[in-house]
Amino acid sequence: MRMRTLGVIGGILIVAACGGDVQSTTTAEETGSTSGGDGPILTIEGRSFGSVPDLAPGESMTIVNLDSVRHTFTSGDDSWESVELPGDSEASFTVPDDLAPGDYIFFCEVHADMGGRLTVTG
Ligand SMILES: [Cu+2]
Repeated sequence: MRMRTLGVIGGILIVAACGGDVQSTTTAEETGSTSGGDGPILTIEGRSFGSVPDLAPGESMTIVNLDSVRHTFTSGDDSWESVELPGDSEASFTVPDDLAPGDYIFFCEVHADMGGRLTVTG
């Protein structure tokens, strides 16, 4: 029992010690890197969106839902088609080619308090 607890803590410390972009490092380890994509990642965990990568029109990111419940990645003003994220899933999102640079609010249709801001670069 005691050994097991120590092992878990050690694993967390190792991940944190990788430094730099801790968030995507953690994501890659937890998902087993099944997507094969090398692009930016937006992680959802604990009913909360993680840090959002800046994207240019036409660029893609992978949205990884580490929760066991469904979430969505939905534009606040219908700037893109809502992305469905069932529990423990991931999906690709591509910024529409004709989306003007700027900041876009997004939210989760399932959880009213979940949301964030996507910056589309020029
Ligand atoms: Cu949600």
